[in-house]
Amino acid sequence: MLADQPPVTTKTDNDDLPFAQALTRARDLAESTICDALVGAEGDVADSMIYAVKGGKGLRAFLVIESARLFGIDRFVSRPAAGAIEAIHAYSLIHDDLPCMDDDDLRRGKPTVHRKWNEHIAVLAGDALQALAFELLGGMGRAELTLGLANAAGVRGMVGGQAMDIAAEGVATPLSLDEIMQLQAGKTGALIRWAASAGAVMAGEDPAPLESFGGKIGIAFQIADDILDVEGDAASLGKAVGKDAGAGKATFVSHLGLDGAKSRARELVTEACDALSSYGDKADCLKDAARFVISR
Ligand code: GRG
Repeated sequence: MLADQPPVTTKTDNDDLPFAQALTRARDLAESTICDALVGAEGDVADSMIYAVKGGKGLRAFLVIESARLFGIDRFVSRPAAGAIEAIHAYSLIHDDLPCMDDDDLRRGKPTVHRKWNEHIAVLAGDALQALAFELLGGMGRAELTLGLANAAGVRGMVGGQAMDIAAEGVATPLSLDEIMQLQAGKTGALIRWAASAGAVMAGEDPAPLESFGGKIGIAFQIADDILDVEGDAASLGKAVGKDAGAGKATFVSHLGLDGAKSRARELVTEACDALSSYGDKADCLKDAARFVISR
């Protein structure tokens, strides 16, 4: 989408995989963590939880694992946190797709959970994924990590942002740019910020640089999503497009224009990478992730 970004770096030694492989490895690790935790659970709710978790990019799991690796924390130690964030993310997508919210039939190129099963299974699968996330995190015995995710997922974070978004539908005065920033910092940004700073929290180090990085890529991610809603196609994105404009919603694109939105996204990626300067080249893979969020 934004082709003039620098190329992603290509590392090859043992654990330092090139970005694309590190992303796949993180996604697989998160998916297997969730599947392992569900062994023995049977029936439509358990089946639909696994169905909903599979097929994503694994960006949030990647952020957890790579931010932990910055502090020398092995991916098998951070694995439950990677599973937890992908479980919360999957729950949010299932509920967001419901007829009472965004009413979507397609997610990750597959029928949404309420389409494949039904609405009550979709509500319960989302509920159970949220509970599972805290079961996984609880097993790590790190209260500050757990409290941080509860805060990010809740009314001061993702749920609060989602509520603002729904409340803004159909109102006479579209949201201002500042209001959109606030809404998106909760709806999309809070989970990304938590994931990006999880490694520092696990290590007991200052999370401020990673929080700043996460905040900036969270907004860049949402700007890219708004651009894809205009420029993308449903087949390659695996979900419906053109919904924002169709609903007359204020977005980053409606405020900044397509070119303005692209240039703001690029600035945010540069600022996000700068926020990691104190980590040197150890943070190269995270910087690749920042470039990736606007090149989807
Ligand atoms: C229902 C409580 C509740 C919250 C929903 C995050 C959210 C709040 C709704 C999702 C709506 C949406 C599509 C927002 C755009 C940004 C976003 C979260 C896109 C999907 O994330 P990706 O691209 O998805 O990381 P994959 O499939 O790769 O995991």
